Amino acid sequence: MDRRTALTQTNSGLPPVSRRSVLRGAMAGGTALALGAFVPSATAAQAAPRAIGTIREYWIQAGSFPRTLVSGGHDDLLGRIFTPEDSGYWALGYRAYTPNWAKPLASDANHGENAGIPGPVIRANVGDTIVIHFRNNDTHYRFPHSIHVHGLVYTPENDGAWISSKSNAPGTAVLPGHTHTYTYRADATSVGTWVYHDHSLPQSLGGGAPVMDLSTQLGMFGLIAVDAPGAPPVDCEHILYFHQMYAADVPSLAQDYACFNGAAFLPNTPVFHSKVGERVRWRIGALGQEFYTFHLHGHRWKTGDGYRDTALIGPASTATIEYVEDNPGSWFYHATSTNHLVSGMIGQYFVTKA
Ligand SMILES: [Cu+2]
Repeated sequence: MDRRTALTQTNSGLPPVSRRSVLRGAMAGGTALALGAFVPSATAAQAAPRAIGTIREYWIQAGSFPRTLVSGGHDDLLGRIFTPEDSGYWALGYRAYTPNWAKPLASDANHGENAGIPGPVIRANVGDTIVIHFRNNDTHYRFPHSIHVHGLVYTPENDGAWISSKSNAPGTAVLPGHTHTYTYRADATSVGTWVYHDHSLPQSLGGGAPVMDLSTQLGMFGLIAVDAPGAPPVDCEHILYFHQMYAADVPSLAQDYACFNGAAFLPNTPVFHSKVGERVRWRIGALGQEFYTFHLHGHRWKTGDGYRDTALIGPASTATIEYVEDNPGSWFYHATSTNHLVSGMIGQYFVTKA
């Protein structure tokens, strides 16, 4: 029996486990099966012992869907009003599915909300092989798409990056309705948080010059999380993406927006929750053309260079922040560049007592 078959079989008939215990197991690296998005829900855990070379099989689809960045119509920082038309657009995003892209996976602590922006978290332990079966279901724009990962080990055939002089390279411009399978490996140099994103053709809306990153502006990005062997477990993990949308590139927008996870301004941006005593991890990524600063009120964390309450994140780079929660209350997280802050990059973080 090959490993893939063994994994599939051991996933059936197991009792449900709580969000917390799945996450704990996942972070401890002790229940490798809990992580793979081929698992239809968070019910598969505690199966095989952790083995070298686990195959983590993902079925990921690119899709198009309507989205409103200022979903509540209000900017609570400056008190401005936004109509649905001001921040409405057709978004693109990656979602994780059951095998053969049959149906989208429910949200869980492993891959996140699976609502498209950001895409599902791709998780692995050192030694694992990651297989992503990708399908392009962009029925709105009908753009070609791809997946390009950072941080993992792969051959040029699995790079997913399109260039005009090699426009037929497999996996760099997967047409609507078509599929491609990418294979990667996580080794010791893959430990950490990494981005993945569409790296296919530039595109244009409204007849202007092609925009290199149009599909990623529209939402085609996610994070990869690779845990070190024996990494201590965390109790909760917060997934945050810094990205911007420009009205010059997406003409349905009334202005430029600086976004967290496909949303702009308080109270529309993601709300994160922790409890006092919990070990908390933030995995933060950014795309685009600017450098961002993540700042969390009321908290400090240790880095290789002393304690910090900000983290600088450039295009396609990441920050991984960990601390034990000790400060109950209602807090803000935000970008500290004034322009980013007043363009939407602020959200809330609630800490309850244990
Ligand atoms: Cu502040």
